[in-house]
Amino acid sequence: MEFVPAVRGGAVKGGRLALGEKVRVEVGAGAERAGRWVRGALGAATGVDFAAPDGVRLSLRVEEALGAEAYRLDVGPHGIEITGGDGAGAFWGAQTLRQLLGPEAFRKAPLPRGGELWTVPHCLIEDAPRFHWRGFMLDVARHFMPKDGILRHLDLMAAHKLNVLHLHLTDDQGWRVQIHRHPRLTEVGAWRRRTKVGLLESPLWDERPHGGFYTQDDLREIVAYAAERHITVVPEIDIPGHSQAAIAAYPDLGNTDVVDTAALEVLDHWGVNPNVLAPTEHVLRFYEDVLTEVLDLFPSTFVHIGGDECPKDQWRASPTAQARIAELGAGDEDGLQSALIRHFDRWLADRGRRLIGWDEILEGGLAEGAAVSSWQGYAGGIAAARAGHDVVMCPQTQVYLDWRQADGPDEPVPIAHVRTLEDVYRFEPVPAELTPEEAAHVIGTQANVWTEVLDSPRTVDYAVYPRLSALAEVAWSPLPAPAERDWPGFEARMRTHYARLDALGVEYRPPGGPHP
Ligand code: TNX
Repeated sequence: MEFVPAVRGGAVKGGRLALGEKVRVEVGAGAERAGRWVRGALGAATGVDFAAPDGVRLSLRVEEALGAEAYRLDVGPHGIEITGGDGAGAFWGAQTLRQLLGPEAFRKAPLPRGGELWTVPHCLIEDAPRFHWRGFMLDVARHFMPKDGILRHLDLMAAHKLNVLHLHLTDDQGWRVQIHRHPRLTEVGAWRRRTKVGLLESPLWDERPHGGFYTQDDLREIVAYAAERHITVVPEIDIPGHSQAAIAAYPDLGNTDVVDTAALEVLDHWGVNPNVLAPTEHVLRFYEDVLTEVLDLFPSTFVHIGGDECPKDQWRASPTAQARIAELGAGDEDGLQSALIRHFDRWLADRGRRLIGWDEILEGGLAEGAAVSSWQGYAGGIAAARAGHDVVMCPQTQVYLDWRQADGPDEPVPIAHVRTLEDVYRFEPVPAELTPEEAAHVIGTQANVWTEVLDSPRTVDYAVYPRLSALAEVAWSPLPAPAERDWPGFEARMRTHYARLDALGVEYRPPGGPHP
C-alpha cells in the first residue's frame, strides 16, 4: 500500500469496487465536514456525483470507541464505510480514500477517462495518529504570503493528515494581522521599503517595497477553511523580541529612554535585532488589546506569544526597565522576560486559552500551564517535559525547512546547513532519555518554515516539499527508532506520492535536484 503517511494497519484484498457515475453518500452525525469535503473536493476531482440518491454506498460516520482522530476504512462489494473515532477521524479516512483512488483524484477537475470508471481496491484499513499536534509553521512576516496561498497550504496539509497550522504573523520585518484598535500596526507595520536578499553575508538588496496583511475577515475565512479540514490555526504574536515592525508603527512600544524609536522603520534585513519592546504597563495594555482581537479571530486553545531571541541590552541600559525589575522583584532581565510571559500566561488562562512559546520562555522560570515549541535542539524540550510542561518538538537541526536540502550551486535556497529528505524521515520527536511519563508531555511535532530567503510561493514549495511529506509520516505513523526506519520503502512510496503532488500542482524539489 503506497500511502503517505503510512497507515497503522490493514490490508488490501483482491478485487475492486467500481464507483460508477453516482455515489450515495450517507453522512452520520459528527462526520459532516468529511461529507462536505467528499462532495466538494472528491466530486470536483473525479466528476462523480457524490450527492446522488442511489448508486454505490459511501457511509461516513462517527463511533467514539475508536478514539480521537482514528478511523476504519472498509471497502468491499457492499460499498465504502469510513468510521471515524470523531469527525476528524472520518475526515482523515476520506483522505486515505483519495489516495486509494489514485493520483488523478488529487486534481481539481477530471481528465477525460474514455468511459473508464473510478475504482477502489477492496481493503480494510485501521489507522490512528501517533501525535495529536502535527504541525506546519509558516512565517508570513518575513515574506507575506497572499491569502490564497495559505488556503492552498491548508489543502496540502489536509492531504498529509497534518492538523495544526502555526502562523508566524508578526516579526521585525512585518506585521500581518489587522488590529482595529491599533490600525498603524498594518498601515505602517505591514510594509517595508526594501529587502535584503539572502542572509548576512549577502551584498544584494531588492529595492522594491514589500508587504501585505490579512484583514480580520481574511483571517476568519482562513480559520473557517482550516476548520472544515479539521485543522487548527495557532496564531503567533511574537513578544518581546522580533517586534520592530510594531515599534515602527507605535514608537512608544520601544525603549524610548535608550533609543530614538521614532526613527525606526520596519526592518529591511535579517537576524537577531536589539530593538525590543519596553517592559512597561503601557506595552502590556497594548498587547492585551492586540490579543483580545486575536482571540476573537482564532478559536485555538493554544496562542503562541513567541518569546524567542530577545536581546536584553536595551533593558540593561534602560532606567525604566531597571525600575520595573526592582518594582516586580524580577531579579534581572531574564526574570523580567519571565514576568512578562507569566503575565500573558495568566491573561490567556483567564480567557480559557493556553500560552505556547519558543524555548527561551524557559529562561528565568516558565509559567505554569505554558507549553514550549522546542527549536534550539532537544534540550529545551527535555527540560520543559521534565518540568511537566507540554512540548511541541521542532528542533532547528532536524525540521527547519528553510535549511537547504543539498549542497550545490543549483540549490536556490541559500541556507547554510543541509537537511535532506532522509534526515527529516529519520527525525524522532521523542528524546530517548525521557521516561514514559515525561515523554507523554511531547504532544507532537511540527516543521518550521522561516521565509527570510523564501520570497515567493514557488520557493516556499521547493523548500517545504517533499520534506513536509516525511514530517507528516513522522507525526502520524508508528515508526521504529530512526536507524531502523525503512528509508528505501519510504522512497518507493514517495514515487507514487510525487504523482499526487504533481496533480496538486506542488513545485517540490525533485529527488535528483532542481534539474533533470
Ligand atoms: C531562528 S526559530 C528564529 C527565526 C529565524 C530562524 C531562521 C526562532 C524561534 N527564531 O527568527 O527566522 O532562526 O532559520
